[in-house]
Amino acid sequence: SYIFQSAWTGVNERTFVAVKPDGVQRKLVGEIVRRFEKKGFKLVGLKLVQASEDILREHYWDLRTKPFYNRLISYMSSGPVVVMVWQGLEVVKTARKMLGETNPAESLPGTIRGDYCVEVGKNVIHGSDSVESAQREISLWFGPNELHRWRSSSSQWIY
Ligand code: IDP
Ligand code: MG
Repeated sequence: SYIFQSAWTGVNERTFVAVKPDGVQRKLVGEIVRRFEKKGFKLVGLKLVQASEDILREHYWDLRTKPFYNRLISYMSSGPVVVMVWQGLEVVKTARKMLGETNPAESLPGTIRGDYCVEVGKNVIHGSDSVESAQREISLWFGPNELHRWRSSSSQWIY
């Protein structure tokens, strides 16, 4: 699976995006999907899940020593999340720009966090911070049969 995933570069680069429980409650799923679709990225996986504590602890493993870690895990398990995989050229870096900064107060208007939230503890969306994190997060949240290969009819107008 590592060799398979290491082929996801260039126009096949993938990132993991999650609408957090506050984003789902606040009906931001459609708006967020709309932004990624209109940008020109290709949706290759999407599902609504109530995340287990196990998957969240693994997802946020690198933050386990932070003072807000336990609050973060309970926030992320406070309701269903919409997890998705988007594909396209430089999608990891571009998705992070579309999200804005971790702290919504530092996020510019026009970004998702800049437009739709106020507090770092309720910042509505997650996006992978590197290609390596994306590969790890995609294989944590999705099975191989949940990622779809399909030909987008608009790809020739995007690339
Ligand atoms: P990121 O989501 O922008 O990559 P990370 O530093 O990876 O930011 O932190 C993961 C998540 O943990 C953030 O999106 C936010 O929900 C939460 N978080 C980060 N820093 C704080 C904090 O100082 N207080 C409370 N929650 C935080
Ligand atoms: Mg992060």
